[in-house]
Amino acid sequence: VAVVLAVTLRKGKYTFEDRILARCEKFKGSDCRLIWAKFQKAYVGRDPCNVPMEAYDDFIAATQFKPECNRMMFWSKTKDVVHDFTEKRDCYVTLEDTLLGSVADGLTWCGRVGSSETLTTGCPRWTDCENNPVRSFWSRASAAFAEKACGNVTVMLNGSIETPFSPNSTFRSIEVKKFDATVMRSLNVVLVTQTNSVSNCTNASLKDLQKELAAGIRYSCKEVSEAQIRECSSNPEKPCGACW
Ligand code: ZNA
Repeated sequence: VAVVLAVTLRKGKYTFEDRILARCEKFKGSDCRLIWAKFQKAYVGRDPCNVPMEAYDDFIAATQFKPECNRMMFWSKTKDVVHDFTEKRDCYVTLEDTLLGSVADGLTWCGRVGSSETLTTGCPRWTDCENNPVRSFWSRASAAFAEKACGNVTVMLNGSIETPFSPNSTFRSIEVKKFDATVMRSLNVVLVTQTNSVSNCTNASLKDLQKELAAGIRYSCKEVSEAQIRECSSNPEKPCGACW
């Protein structure tokens, strides 16, 4: 403990483990030591381009995630506006607001063959190789979050791009495939528009989205300006249901 503290103080920053534990401890009643052990086990000592999403199965099992039906929010290409909204208003819950996603959001990590350490520099970038520890983590965590999606579910897609339901996105390649019609009632698209927006709810990729949804899940789409969402973020007195 003394050595770890000395190193931490000397470097003037926290280790990767400290950061994961601190984020985990915000969720009361979590066994953060166990969660850290399972998280590490996925990539430590492994080639950082050979960590499949299944490597995180034990971590996922340890985080025992309870869904908040009717408040779950997915997103694709809208990270900033979505998280600005969920940080300021208690209306929706994204993966990054749960224990599962919050421990790793914004971080980079990997292991190395023959080492028991976690590295935070020199790790593969997102597209360098598919089975990298960070990308596989998000694939696995996204699958777990989507599998539990229940009631009326919302997704914020980006109306400023030609293909808001993007083929290579996690939302399309993993999450939509995991939606379960026995527990999920509807998928409600909020298409975030700007003054120069190129897409609307008639977009071809959104037709594909309707086709790819499991039978029995209802679909809706609404164009909402980013300004209106930001306005709702900054006005806590406005009821969640009145945001769009
Ligand atoms: N919090 C995250 O970093 C993250 C979260 C990463 C990947 C997936 N998720 C889940 S899936 C999230 O909770 C959403 O519900 C879903 C969004 O994933 P998406 O549909 O793939 O959306 P996106 O905007 O294309 O990518 C999401 C995030 O992944 C980005 O903000 C980046 O952090 C990362 N990413 C994706 N593509 C790249 C990338 N980073 C670097 N290079 C890329 N080419």
